[in-house]
Amino acid sequence: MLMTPSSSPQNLSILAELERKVLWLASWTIHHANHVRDSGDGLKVGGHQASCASLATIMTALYFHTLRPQDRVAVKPHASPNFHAIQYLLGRQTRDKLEAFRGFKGAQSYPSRTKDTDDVDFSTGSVGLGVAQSLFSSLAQDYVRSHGWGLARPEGRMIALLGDAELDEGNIFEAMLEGWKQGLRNCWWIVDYNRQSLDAVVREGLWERYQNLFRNFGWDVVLLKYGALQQAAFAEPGGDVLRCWIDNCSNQLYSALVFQGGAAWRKRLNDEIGDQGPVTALIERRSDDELARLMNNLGGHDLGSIMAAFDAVDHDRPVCFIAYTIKGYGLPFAGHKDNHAGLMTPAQMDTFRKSMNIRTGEEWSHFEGLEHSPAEIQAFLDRVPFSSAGARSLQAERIAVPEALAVTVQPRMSTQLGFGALLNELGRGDTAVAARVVTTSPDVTVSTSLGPWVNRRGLFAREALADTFKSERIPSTFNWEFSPKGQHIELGIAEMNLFSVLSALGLSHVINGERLLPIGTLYDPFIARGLDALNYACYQDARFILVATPSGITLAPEGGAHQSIAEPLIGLAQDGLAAFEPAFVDELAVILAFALDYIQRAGGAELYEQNWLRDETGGSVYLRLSTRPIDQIKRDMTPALRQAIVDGAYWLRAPGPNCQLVVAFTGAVAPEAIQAVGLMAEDRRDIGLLAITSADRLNAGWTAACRARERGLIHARSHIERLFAGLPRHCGIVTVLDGHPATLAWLGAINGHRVRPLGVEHFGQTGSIDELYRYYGIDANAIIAAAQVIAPGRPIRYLGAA
Ligand SMILES: Cc1ncc(C[n+]2csc(CCOP(=O)(O)OP(=O)(O)O)c2C)c(N)n1
Ligand SMILES: [Mg+2]
Repeated sequence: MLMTPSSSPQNLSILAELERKVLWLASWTIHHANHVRDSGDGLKVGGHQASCASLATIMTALYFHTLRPQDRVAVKPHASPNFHAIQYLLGRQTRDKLEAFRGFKGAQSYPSRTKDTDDVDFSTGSVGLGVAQSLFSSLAQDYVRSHGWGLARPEGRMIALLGDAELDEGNIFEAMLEGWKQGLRNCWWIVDYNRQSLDAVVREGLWERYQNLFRNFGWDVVLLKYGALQQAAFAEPGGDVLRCWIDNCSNQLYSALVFQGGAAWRKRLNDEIGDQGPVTALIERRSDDELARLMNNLGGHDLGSIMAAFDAVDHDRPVCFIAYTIKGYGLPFAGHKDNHAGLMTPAQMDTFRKSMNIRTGEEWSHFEGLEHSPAEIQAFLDRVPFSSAGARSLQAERIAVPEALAVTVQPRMSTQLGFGALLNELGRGDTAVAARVVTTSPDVTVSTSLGPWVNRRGLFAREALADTFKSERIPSTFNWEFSPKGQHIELGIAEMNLFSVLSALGLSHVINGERLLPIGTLYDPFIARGLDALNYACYQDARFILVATPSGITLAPEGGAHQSIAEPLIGLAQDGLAAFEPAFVDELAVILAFALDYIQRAGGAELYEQNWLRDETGGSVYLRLSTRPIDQIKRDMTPALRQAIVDGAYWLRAPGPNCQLVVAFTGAVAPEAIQAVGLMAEDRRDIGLLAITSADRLNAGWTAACRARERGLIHARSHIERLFAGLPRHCGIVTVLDGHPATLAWLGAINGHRVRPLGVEHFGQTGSIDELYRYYGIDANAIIAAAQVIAPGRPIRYLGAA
């Protein structure tokens, strides 16, 4: 064991006091939220006290002893009050926030990077995701440092505190496999092995399965099973028998005896291993309280053992600590299988308070009830390495992005091909933007058109790996060479990992102080596979560009299983993600330039009057693209058109004053919309053709403008309201996209126009694009048929002709 300053006996006794303080403050915070502060909504939710108690020792050891400012931690969701309590003791959390725990603008129920103010590294809440986040953050750190950035700062360890039941989440294993492939380092996972989940006690022998799994993936595994008291008892005569009994005791029984306490332990142990000899003597030498303390003294509740285990790691290999703990340790419901939502009653809390020597009214006091003097404790806290460097959230300069990105637009091309061409051009240049772009894809690099970019910029690996096909002179379109300078991270197929890695790369500016511009590609339908991880990435404000292609039924012969319908609605609804679906490549060039800048913004939340969006706050971007080659429009990109594309729509054909009909389309169905308008032009007056590049931004701007008007800003007008300003009330609107029709159906709510939304509600059929568009009703004829009904007039003569 390394003798660091804080593991001296004096410091150990201060740490033991701090451990009690953390347990107290976390328990009190939860109690206060439930019993003292009354929100009036009748919601009394526990779900924290037992889990906090389980991790109080480990977190005390970590934060007050082991961690350095450069280390980053994903704290498991229910240990949030421990985290806030520790930050409070370190002077980084306010009493007001603790008093408002779970309340409006109070400390958050689960640690939140964006909503908490006490320096949360990674948000958690949806179990499993924070764990994977720590792994991929380690990879992101390696990426940054391999490129020669941030070397002035020490390398950090990426740590996750996780529950034993959390390991049921499959994404953790997907991440482990990827970590093994990528040569994971500097990553610790500390499993709170309390053998309880939310509902019950977990299966026997799980630790062994975990141990084998982790070792298989190249991790060191450290078991923290017995505390110092137990180890001392094992050395006494008869101790080996006690140890054997502990090892064979079922999780259920151990938990039940923990709950029942000393007398129950005595009875059971005497019944099962009492020998009227050394074992009985070992038991009888201890009072009930001492016996309970001995049996509760598992590795995860022994400060000294935990600190020693952490101190002993002198390498950068990934380490999994399996720490035996007791859920509810030190609290009246310790070990009880129903304790997850358990809350101490006011009477129990009072007893607990007295046992902690805390006077009524002094519950929040930092030093109340501690034996060391406030000056001693404060001096210790002032020396805690973790908080010695001030704020740990970093910042990075913005990289200037040119207003326009170069691309040669072919007369006929798809947006996916356009994306490949744009990145190829970007990769050709020696710009700051190109240097900071990092692409990643779950085994669909080539099929999403990233190949040319990868050929130019190479694949990333900490150690160089040549492309054997190249060295063997076998012709291949793709140069698959890995090096520490490569700019593409090739992932296995798991989409969860794509979003987790985007989340990690997309936080590099705050975690590593170095800006990255991450671009991830995948097939649009598989967004659903990683959706929770995408949501999580957005929740913690990671910044990235997601390129999803191919999409919809437009990938036609590729098959039903790959068709996506709901994704445009995800784009519309997902907070923190601006969704675009361009039809033409020049639009895409504008949007990509905007996106590269937008993901770097971190400005105020003022509404921008042009579109009523909070554009200065920035966010991530989702581009839904297509493999369908379509005729491109030759035109000059004027500033006004550029702005309209970014704002979400422009008139491809402006409606006349007596407009009877508007056709509004998004994405790959542009040719059908254009054709239909051409065929109807003689039978309906002044038809307008609206190209929608972002239903999401149009919708967000409109709802924001509505709210602004409701607050009295009567002149607030969103982009879509300006576009619709001249439309007669009686005209009908036919909307069409290769996605769920509800994406655009809301357009009728703006001014009360009749809308017939066309789109795709069912999927699963292969065929040609023409066949499928006809079958699902998004071809030109379907548009005309809809128009005929919604915009009455003389029969449209070309109905049935398209
Ligand atoms: C994805 C997801 N599913 C379900 C939940 C609800 N949930 C919160 S904690 C938990 C189980 C906790 O067990 P464990 O990880 O062992 O922690 P402990 O209760 O022992 O502290 C569950 C199911 C969640 N937060 N996230
Ligand atoms: Mg558990």
